[in-house]
Amino acid sequence: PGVKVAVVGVTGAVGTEMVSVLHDRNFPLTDLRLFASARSAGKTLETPFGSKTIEEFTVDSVAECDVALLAVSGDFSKEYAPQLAERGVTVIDNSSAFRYDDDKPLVVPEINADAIGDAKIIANPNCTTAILAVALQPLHAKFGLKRAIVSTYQAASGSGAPGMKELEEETRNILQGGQSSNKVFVHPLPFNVIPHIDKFQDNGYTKEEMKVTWETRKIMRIPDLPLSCTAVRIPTLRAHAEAATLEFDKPVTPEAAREALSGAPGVKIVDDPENNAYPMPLNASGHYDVEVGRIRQSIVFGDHGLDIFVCGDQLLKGAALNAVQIAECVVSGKVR
Ligand code: 11C
Repeated sequence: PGVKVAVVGVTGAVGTEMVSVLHDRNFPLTDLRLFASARSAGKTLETPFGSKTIEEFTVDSVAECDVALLAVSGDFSKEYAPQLAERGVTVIDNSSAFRYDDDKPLVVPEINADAIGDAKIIANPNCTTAILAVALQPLHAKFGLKRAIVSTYQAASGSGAPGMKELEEETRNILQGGQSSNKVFVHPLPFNVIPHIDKFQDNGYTKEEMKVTWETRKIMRIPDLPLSCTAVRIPTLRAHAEAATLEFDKPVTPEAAREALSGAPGVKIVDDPENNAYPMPLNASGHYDVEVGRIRQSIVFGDHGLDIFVCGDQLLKGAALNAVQIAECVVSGKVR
Protein backbone atom coordinates (compact mmCIF):
# COMPACT_ATOMS: atom_id res chain seq x y z
CA PRO A 1 0.00 0.00 0.00
CA GLY A 2 2.97 2.41 0.14
CA VAL A 3 3.99 4.97 2.69
CA LYS A 4 2.04 8.02 3.81
CA VAL A 5 4.34 10.81 4.95
CA ALA A 6 3.63 13.91 7.01
CA VAL A 7 5.93 16.91 7.23
CA VAL A 8 5.12 18.91 10.34
CA GLY A 9 6.46 22.46 10.49
CA VAL A 10 6.49 22.73 6.73
CA THR A 11 6.67 26.54 6.60
CA GLY A 12 10.12 26.63 8.27
CA ALA A 13 13.48 26.45 6.53
CA VAL A 14 14.00 22.78 7.48
CA GLY A 15 10.40 21.75 6.71
CA THR A 16 10.66 23.29 3.24
CA GLU A 17 13.87 21.38 2.56
CA MET A 18 12.33 18.13 3.81
CA VAL A 19 9.71 18.33 1.06
CA SER A 20 12.34 19.06 -1.59
CA VAL A 21 14.58 16.22 -0.41
CA LEU A 22 11.67 13.72 -0.40
CA HIS A 23 11.02 14.68 -4.02
CA ASP A 24 14.66 14.81 -5.07
CA ARG A 25 15.39 11.36 -3.64
CA ASN A 26 12.25 9.87 -5.09
CA PHE A 27 11.08 8.76 -1.66
CA PRO A 28 8.60 5.88 -2.06
CA LEU A 29 5.54 7.72 -0.75
CA THR A 30 1.94 7.34 -1.80
CA ASP A 31 0.70 10.42 0.03
CA LEU A 32 2.41 13.54 1.34
CA ARG A 33 0.62 15.78 3.80
CA LEU A 34 1.95 19.10 4.98
CA PHE A 35 1.20 20.45 8.45
CA ALA A 36 1.83 23.71 10.26
CA SER A 37 0.20 25.88 12.88
CA ALA A 38 -3.34 27.26 12.55
CA ARG A 39 -1.82 30.53 11.26
CA SER A 40 -0.64 28.85 8.04
CA ALA A 41 -3.41 26.29 7.67
CA GLY A 42 -5.37 26.62 4.45
CA LYS A 43 -2.55 28.40 2.62
CA THR A 44 -1.25 26.94 -0.61
CA LEU A 45 2.38 25.96 -0.83
CA GLU A 46 4.18 25.54 -4.14
CA THR A 47 6.27 22.38 -3.80
CA PRO A 48 8.16 20.07 -6.18
CA PHE A 49 5.10 17.78 -5.76
CA GLY A 50 2.88 20.59 -7.10
CA SER A 51 0.61 23.01 -5.22
CA LYS A 52 -0.35 21.64 -1.83
CA THR A 53 -2.61 22.95 0.89
CA ILE A 54 -1.17 23.27 4.37
CA GLU A 55 -3.23 21.53 7.03
CA GLU A 56 -3.48 22.52 10.68
CA PHE A 57 -1.58 20.11 12.88
CA THR A 58 -3.72 17.73 14.91
CA VAL A 59 -2.66 14.38 16.31
CA ASP A 60 -5.65 12.73 14.62
CA SER A 61 -4.67 14.01 11.16
CA VAL A 62 -0.98 13.16 11.41
CA ALA A 63 -1.88 9.75 12.87
CA GLU A 64 -3.34 8.91 9.43
CA CYS A 65 0.26 8.84 8.14
CA ASP A 66 2.93 6.16 8.57
CA VAL A 67 5.94 8.43 8.97
CA ALA A 68 6.06 11.96 10.37
CA LEU A 69 9.04 14.24 9.90
CA LEU A 70 8.94 16.88 12.64
CA ALA A 71 10.64 20.23 12.06
CA VAL A 72 9.22 21.94 15.12
CA SER A 73 10.35 23.16 18.54
CA GLY A 74 11.57 20.80 21.23
CA ASP A 75 8.57 21.63 23.42
CA PHE A 76 6.16 20.77 20.62
CA SER A 77 7.97 17.50 19.92
CA LYS A 78 8.02 16.57 23.60
CA GLU A 79 4.27 16.95 23.79
CA TYR A 80 3.18 15.42 20.50
CA ALA A 81 5.82 12.92 19.32
CA PRO A 82 4.91 10.36 22.02
CA GLN A 83 1.20 10.72 21.18
CA LEU A 84 1.90 10.10 17.50
CA ALA A 85 4.20 7.16 18.27
CA GLU A 86 1.48 5.63 20.44
CA ARG A 87 -0.84 5.84 17.44
CA GLY A 88 1.65 3.83 15.35
CA VAL A 89 3.37 6.68 13.50
CA THR A 90 7.15 6.51 13.13
CA VAL A 91 8.33 9.94 14.19
CA ILE A 92 11.63 11.41 13.02
CA ASP A 93 12.23 14.43 15.17
CA ASN A 94 14.62 17.24 14.26
CA SER A 95 14.55 18.86 17.70
CA SER A 96 16.77 18.09 20.66
CA ALA A 97 13.81 16.79 22.73
CA PHE A 98 14.77 13.08 22.64
CA ARG A 99 18.41 13.06 21.55
CA TYR A 100 19.81 12.29 24.98
CA ASP A 101 17.23 9.69 26.05
CA ASP A 102 18.96 6.33 26.41
CA ASP A 103 15.99 4.52 24.89
CA LYS A 104 15.74 6.75 21.78
CA PRO A 105 18.10 6.31 18.84
CA LEU A 106 20.02 9.36 17.61
CA VAL A 107 20.92 8.54 14.06
CA VAL A 108 23.21 9.50 11.21
CA PRO A 109 22.41 6.71 8.74
CA GLU A 110 25.95 6.49 7.35
CA ILE A 111 27.10 5.64 10.89
CA ASN A 112 24.46 3.98 13.07
CA ALA A 113 21.32 3.08 11.11
CA ASP A 114 21.42 -0.17 13.09
CA ALA A 115 20.48 1.81 16.22
CA ILE A 116 16.98 2.42 14.80
CA GLY A 117 15.64 -1.08 15.49
CA ASP A 118 11.93 -0.97 16.31
CA ALA A 119 11.98 2.62 17.62
CA LYS A 120 8.91 4.72 16.91
CA ILE A 121 10.67 7.98 17.85
CA ILE A 122 14.03 8.57 16.20
CA ALA A 123 16.03 11.70 16.92
CA ASN A 124 17.77 13.66 14.17
CA PRO A 125 21.03 15.19 15.41
CA ASN A 126 22.12 18.77 15.74
CA CYS A 127 23.34 20.02 12.37
CA THR A 128 26.88 20.76 13.53
CA THR A 129 27.19 17.23 14.93
CA ALA A 130 25.80 15.45 11.88
CA ILE A 131 28.15 17.24 9.50
CA LEU A 132 31.18 16.55 11.71
CA ALA A 133 30.32 12.91 12.42
CA VAL A 134 30.07 12.00 8.73
CA ALA A 135 33.70 13.08 8.35
CA LEU A 136 34.95 11.56 11.60
CA GLN A 137 33.45 8.08 11.23
CA PRO A 138 35.64 6.77 8.37
CA LEU A 139 38.73 8.06 10.18
CA HIS A 140 37.58 6.51 13.46
CA ALA A 141 36.92 3.16 11.76
CA LYS A 142 40.50 3.04 10.48
CA PHE A 143 42.57 4.80 13.12
CA GLY A 144 40.46 4.88 16.33
CA LEU A 145 39.46 8.38 17.41
CA LYS A 146 40.98 9.30 20.78
CA ARG A 147 40.42 13.05 21.19
CA ALA A 148 38.95 15.94 19.21
CA ILE A 149 39.06 19.71 19.44
CA VAL A 150 36.51 21.39 17.21
CA SER A 151 35.86 25.01 16.23
CA THR A 152 32.79 25.86 14.19
CA TYR A 153 31.84 28.56 11.72
CA GLN A 154 28.06 28.33 11.66
CA ALA A 155 25.68 29.85 9.14
CA ALA A 156 22.63 31.99 9.83
CA SER A 157 20.33 29.18 8.70
CA GLY A 158 20.96 27.48 12.05
CA SER A 159 18.45 30.03 13.33
CA GLY A 160 16.01 29.07 10.59
CA ALA A 161 14.42 31.28 7.94
CA PRO A 162 14.25 34.27 10.34
CA GLY A 163 18.02 34.04 10.87
CA MET A 164 18.73 34.04 7.14
CA LYS A 165 16.34 36.95 6.62
CA GLU A 166 17.95 38.96 9.42
CA LEU A 167 21.44 38.42 7.98
CA GLU A 168 20.34 39.64 4.53
CA GLU A 169 18.28 42.56 5.77
CA GLU A 170 20.81 43.70 8.34
CA THR A 171 23.66 43.53 5.81
CA ARG A 172 21.68 45.74 3.45
CA ASN A 173 20.69 48.02 6.29
CA ILE A 174 24.23 48.48 7.58
CA LEU A 175 25.62 49.06 4.08
CA GLN A 176 23.06 51.82 3.65
CA GLY A 177 24.29 53.47 6.84
CA GLY A 178 21.41 52.34 9.04
CA GLN A 179 21.52 51.24 12.68
CA SER A 180 21.56 47.53 13.38
CA SER A 181 18.38 46.17 14.90
CA ASN A 182 19.21 42.51 15.41
CA LYS A 183 16.54 40.35 17.02
CA VAL A 184 17.30 36.76 16.06
CA PHE A 185 21.02 36.93 16.88
CA VAL A 186 22.38 38.20 20.20
CA HIS A 187 24.55 40.77 18.38
CA PRO A 188 24.62 42.16 14.84
CA LEU A 189 25.84 39.32 12.60
CA PRO A 190 26.95 41.16 9.42
CA PHE A 191 30.69 41.93 9.47
CA ASN A 192 30.95 40.11 12.79
CA VAL A 193 31.46 36.69 14.37
CA ILE A 194 29.57 35.70 17.52
CA PRO A 195 31.03 33.01 19.80
CA HIS A 196 27.67 32.33 21.37
CA ILE A 197 25.07 29.86 20.04
CA ASP A 198 22.29 28.71 22.39
CA LYS A 199 22.47 29.14 26.15
CA PHE A 200 25.58 29.20 28.32
CA GLN A 201 25.91 26.18 30.62
CA ASP A 202 27.37 25.95 34.12
CA ASN A 203 30.69 24.70 32.72
CA GLY A 204 31.13 27.82 30.55
CA TYR A 205 30.41 26.02 27.28
CA THR A 206 27.25 26.82 25.33
CA LYS A 207 24.47 24.29 24.82
CA GLU A 208 25.39 24.14 21.11
CA GLU A 209 28.95 23.22 22.05
CA MET A 210 27.80 20.57 24.51
CA LYS A 211 25.39 19.14 21.92
CA VAL A 212 28.38 18.44 19.67
CA THR A 213 30.13 16.60 22.52
CA TRP A 214 27.11 14.64 23.77
CA GLU A 215 25.74 13.74 20.34
CA THR A 216 29.04 12.75 18.73
CA ARG A 217 29.65 10.36 21.62
CA LYS A 218 26.24 8.77 21.23
CA ILE A 219 26.18 8.49 17.43
CA MET A 220 29.74 7.18 17.13
CA ARG A 221 29.37 4.97 20.20
CA ILE A 222 32.43 6.38 21.94
CA PRO A 223 30.71 7.26 25.23
CA ASP A 224 33.65 8.95 26.90
CA LEU A 225 35.25 10.61 23.87
CA PRO A 226 37.08 13.76 24.99
CA LEU A 227 35.73 16.29 22.51
CA SER A 228 35.53 20.02 23.08
CA CYS A 229 33.89 22.53 20.80
CA THR A 230 33.86 26.29 20.34
CA ALA A 231 30.75 27.16 18.35
CA VAL A 232 30.73 30.45 16.47
CA ARG A 233 28.08 32.09 14.32
CA ILE A 234 29.44 33.77 11.18
CA PRO A 235 27.70 35.80 8.46
CA THR A 236 27.19 32.99 5.93
CA LEU A 237 23.77 31.83 4.82
CA ARG A 238 23.34 28.07 4.98
CA ALA A 239 26.40 25.86 5.30
CA HIS A 240 28.31 25.20 8.51
CA ALA A 241 32.11 24.90 8.42
CA GLU A 242 34.15 23.23 11.15
CA ALA A 243 37.85 22.86 11.94
CA ALA A 244 38.82 19.74 13.86
CA THR A 245 42.10 18.74 15.47
CA LEU A 246 42.05 14.98 15.98
CA GLU A 247 44.15 12.47 17.87
CA PHE A 248 43.99 8.76 17.03
CA ASP A 249 44.98 5.51 18.73
CA LYS A 250 46.91 4.40 15.65
CA PRO A 251 49.44 6.33 13.58
CA VAL A 252 47.91 8.25 10.70
CA THR A 253 49.12 10.23 7.70
CA PRO A 254 47.19 12.69 5.53
CA GLU A 255 47.51 10.23 2.63
CA ALA A 256 46.08 7.35 4.70
CA ALA A 257 43.29 9.66 5.91
CA ARG A 258 42.41 10.62 2.33
CA GLU A 259 42.29 6.95 1.45
CA ALA A 260 39.98 6.23 4.40
CA LEU A 261 37.70 9.11 3.43
CA SER A 262 37.67 8.43 -0.28
CA GLY A 263 34.41 6.76 -1.23
CA ALA A 264 33.04 7.02 2.32
CA PRO A 265 29.27 7.58 2.19
CA GLY A 266 28.26 11.23 2.41
CA VAL A 267 31.84 12.50 2.08
CA LYS A 268 33.41 14.51 -0.73
CA ILE A 269 37.12 15.16 -0.46
CA VAL A 270 37.95 18.71 -1.54
CA ASP A 271 41.63 18.98 -0.78
CA ASP A 272 43.79 20.51 -3.47
CA PRO A 273 45.47 23.50 -1.83
CA GLU A 274 47.72 24.13 -4.84
CA ASN A 275 44.60 24.93 -6.83
CA ASN A 276 42.93 26.75 -3.94
CA ALA A 277 40.41 23.95 -3.48
CA TYR A 278 39.14 23.30 0.05
CA PRO A 279 35.73 23.06 1.72
CA MET A 280 33.77 26.32 1.69
CA PRO A 281 30.16 27.24 2.51
CA LEU A 282 29.55 28.75 -0.94
CA ASN A 283 30.42 25.41 -2.57
CA ALA A 284 28.83 23.09 -0.01
CA SER A 285 25.48 24.92 0.00
CA GLY A 286 22.74 23.02 -1.77
CA HIS A 287 24.73 19.77 -1.84
CA TYR A 288 24.22 16.54 0.06
CA ASP A 289 27.84 15.54 0.66
CA VAL A 290 29.98 16.92 3.45
CA GLU A 291 33.17 18.42 2.03
CA VAL A 292 36.39 17.43 3.80
CA GLY A 293 39.76 19.02 3.13
CA ARG A 294 42.80 20.85 4.50
CA ILE A 295 43.88 17.40 5.70
CA ARG A 296 47.28 17.75 7.34
CA GLN A 297 49.45 16.12 9.98
CA SER A 298 48.73 17.81 13.29
CA ILE A 299 51.58 19.77 14.81
CA VAL A 300 50.02 19.15 18.23
CA PHE A 301 49.41 15.38 18.04
CA GLY A 302 52.23 14.48 15.63
CA ASP A 303 52.06 11.15 13.80
CA HIS A 304 48.86 10.22 15.66
CA GLY A 305 47.08 13.44 14.74
CA LEU A 306 45.34 15.28 11.94
CA ASP A 307 43.88 18.71 11.32
CA ILE A 308 40.91 18.77 8.98
CA PHE A 309 38.32 21.29 7.76
CA VAL A 310 34.76 20.23 6.92
CA CYS A 311 31.79 21.99 5.45
CA GLY A 312 28.23 20.79 4.99
CA ASP A 313 24.83 22.24 4.13
CA GLN A 314 23.17 22.92 7.46
CA LEU A 315 19.65 22.52 6.13
CA LEU A 316 20.44 19.33 4.18
CA LYS A 317 22.90 16.92 5.88
CA GLY A 318 22.48 19.02 9.01
CA ALA A 319 18.71 18.54 9.07
CA ALA A 320 16.33 17.64 6.21
CA LEU A 321 18.50 15.20 4.27
CA ASN A 322 19.51 13.28 7.38
CA ALA A 323 15.86 13.04 8.48
CA VAL A 324 14.78 11.72 5.06
CA GLN A 325 17.68 9.24 5.04
CA ILE A 326 16.43 7.94 8.40
CA ALA A 327 12.94 7.59 6.90
CA GLU A 328 14.47 5.67 3.99
CA CYS A 329 16.11 3.28 6.45
CA VAL A 330 12.77 2.77 8.20
CA VAL A 331 10.80 2.01 5.03
CA SER A 332 13.50 -0.21 3.54
CA GLY A 333 14.05 -2.08 6.82
CA LYS A 334 17.75 -1.12 7.09
CA VAL A 335 17.38 -0.62 10.83
CA ARG A 336 19.53 -3.35 12.41
C1 11C B 1 22.53 26.44 14.99
N1 11C B 1 23.03 24.10 15.27
O1 11C B 1 23.36 26.49 14.06
C2 11C B 1 22.06 25.13 15.54
C3 11C B 1 20.71 24.83 14.97
O2 11C B 1 20.07 21.36 18.04
O3 11C B 1 18.93 21.17 16.24
C4 11C B 1 20.19 23.46 15.29
C5 11C B 1 19.87 23.28 16.74
C6 11C B 1 19.60 21.83 17.03
O4 11C B 1 22.02 27.43 15.48
